[in-house]
Amino acid sequence: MNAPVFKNYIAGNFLTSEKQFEDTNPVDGSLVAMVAEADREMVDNAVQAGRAALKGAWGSSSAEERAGLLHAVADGIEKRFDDFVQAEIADTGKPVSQARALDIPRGAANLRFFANLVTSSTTESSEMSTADGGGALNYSVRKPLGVVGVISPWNLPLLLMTWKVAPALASGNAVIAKPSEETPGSATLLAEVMHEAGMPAGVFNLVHGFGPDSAGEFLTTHPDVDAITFTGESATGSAIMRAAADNVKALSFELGGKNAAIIFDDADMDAAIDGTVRSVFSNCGQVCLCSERVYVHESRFDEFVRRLKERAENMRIGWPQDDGTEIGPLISKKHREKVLSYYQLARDEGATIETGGGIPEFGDKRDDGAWIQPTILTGLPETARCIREEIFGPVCHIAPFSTDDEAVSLANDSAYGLAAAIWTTSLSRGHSVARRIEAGIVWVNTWYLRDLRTPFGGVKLSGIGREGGVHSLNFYSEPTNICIKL
Ligand code: NAD
Ligand code: 6OD
Repeated sequence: MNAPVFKNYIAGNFLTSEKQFEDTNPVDGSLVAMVAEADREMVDNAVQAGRAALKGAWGSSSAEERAGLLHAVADGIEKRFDDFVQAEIADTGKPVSQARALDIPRGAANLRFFANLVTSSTTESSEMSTADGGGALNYSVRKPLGVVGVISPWNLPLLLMTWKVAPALASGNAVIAKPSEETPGSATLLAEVMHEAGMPAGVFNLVHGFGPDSAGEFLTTHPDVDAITFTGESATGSAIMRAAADNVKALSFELGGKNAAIIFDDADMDAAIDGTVRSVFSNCGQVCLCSERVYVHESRFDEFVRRLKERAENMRIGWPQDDGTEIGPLISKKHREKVLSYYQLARDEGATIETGGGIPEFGDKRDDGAWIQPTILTGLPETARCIREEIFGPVCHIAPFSTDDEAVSLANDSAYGLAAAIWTTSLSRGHSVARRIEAGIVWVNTWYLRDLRTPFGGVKLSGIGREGGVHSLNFYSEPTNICIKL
């Protein structure tokens, strides 16, 4: 059977190209599809299509019209729910339970949330006095940025693409989306759903490809792209920043993390263990918010390590389609090489491997996939590279601390600052420690609990700006202040 070809979607047309690359399934290395790579001319056509759409009816559309279309796209995702679930599983190998509960519902929820927000949000106004006593009234109106490039990663493909596409479209922009080369499937379905929902030609465009010397670079260096919103590695963020500098594009960056979890002596240990199992191993550790550095009060350290180890060893690693599967493979063999190199580095740096550290054996087709063991490390100094660099796999290092001040200073001793999780039964300790953590998001007695109205983003190497709720509208639109002399 011939593999399907995932096409680009430009100016309302599904387009193939001569240059194609393979999309493979990390469960067993099998071919999912061939992907038509967009060349520079195709990316340029997408940008021109976006520009034309902005000059046409889309440019004068009302928030209500745009919200109606976004709801129709969400309806389309829900109608083809199983197709989206299967596309996400084929590209990532993630457990079906996660794709059904998180990835696809959040994809639709992002569209509905920003549709509702844009029709209910207000803008600022202020009255002022003037010397002649007549006064003046200032008010602002939101305007779209123009053509926005959305570049997204492979770990939560539909969720993270719609997280940016939805507010960009709600705000009236034209979008060129580029999914990760590892996960083109659900984005291709999204283009089909956009088309079926009646999104006007050129408003949403999809280009497939890689970063350097491919669609990613063609987009970030294009002089007629007004803004780039990017989720991915911090080093890629730096490269995009350089590429976008010549045209002074607006940038929003959600980048890497080396997130801390802090377990205090008064923590509800059952909840802390459950929460840390989630925060370390969810999505095979491939969530930017995952805890890779776990600090436990010295009085609970041995107990915590023993219990987390037990849980890691009992996690159900298995076929993504099995309902009981808890952990799937990494995204690719290439990424597994990287994670395994950190497992080796940990040994070289003097770590104790409490559990894991290698590759599971199945005796079936999965041995050709990108599977890896959940791993727990202890005993490393804070200067170790395994403590300082993002690994992005199912692995954490656990270290003891003795005082609250020490816990805060260990958590903050990082070049990254995306998220943290704090486990304590003391409300005031939870609050005061959370305030002192240098990160964009701090969870107390939970992890990855999302309210889409809240600011999302990181400090230091973890990003620039905030998205979520009105913060997204603030990035994807620009206010014009109108001052009326009364
Ligand atoms: P990546 O940076 O390798 O790739 C992300 C996207 O950027 C892909 O679409 C890729 O093709 C594109 N790209 C790569 N180089 C480019 C270039 N020079 N110019 C333009 N585009 C380019 O990241 P990844 O490996 O796909 O994802 C994992 C990383 O993403 C981790 O570091 C993780 O922490 C981070 N991440 C952060 C968040 C967040 O919200 N902060 C969310 C998810 C993932
Ligand atoms: O849930 C979200 O809105 C979000 N941006 C999650 C990011 C996860 C990173 O891997």
